[in-house]
Amino acid sequence: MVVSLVATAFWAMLPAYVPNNAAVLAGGGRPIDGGRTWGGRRVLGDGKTWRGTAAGTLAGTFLAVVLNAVGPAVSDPLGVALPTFPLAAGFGLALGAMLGDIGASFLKRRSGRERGAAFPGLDQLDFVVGALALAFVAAPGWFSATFTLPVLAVVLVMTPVLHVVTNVGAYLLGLKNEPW
Ligand code: CTP
Ligand code: K
Ligand code: MG
Repeated sequence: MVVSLVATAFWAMLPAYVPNNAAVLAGGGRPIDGGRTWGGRRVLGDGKTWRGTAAGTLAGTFLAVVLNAVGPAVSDPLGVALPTFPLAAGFGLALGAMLGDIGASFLKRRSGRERGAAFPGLDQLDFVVGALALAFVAAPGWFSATFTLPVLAVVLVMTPVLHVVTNVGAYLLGLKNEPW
């Protein structure tokens, strides 16, 4: 029961977990805000680029397609019916994760935090909220069948833990400037 819940939550969120990491690897180039400021501060900052956003969205969407292909090989030994992703669901999760992260940067800049500054809580959940919201809009039937209340509860507890672990890992590997 618990194994099945955690496996389902993790699998269903993978297309939302990968985009931020892909953006870190691919980021650079033109910032989305084009350098514009609002109220004396950058609208988003140099940490939100077109290339990173596109790479993250593509990576998450592509991963959903791969997960659909390998799902049966993982489901059967685990004894868990893992979710499959309609294209709209994979794309919604991936783009939503990127948009949630971008929204958080907007809020960080408005509250005077420079690029790279930590905003505990927001940093760990911005992309989850964005991913779930856009997946709901893009694939409502799939969303309600997949994200039952227990699965949602596991997602909200598990994601911040995974986020901290992967970001500290990326920092230690020298891929990220800050461990958050
Ligand atoms: N990145 C990107 N485009 C995005 C998100 C991330 O290019 N939409 C890249 C940037 O190189 C960024 C790095 O991934 O610096 C790390 O992402 P993140 O921690 O989200 O950005 P920060 O640089 O910390 O900026 P912010 O304070 O706005 O979060
Ligand atoms: K972030
Ligand atoms: Mg950061």
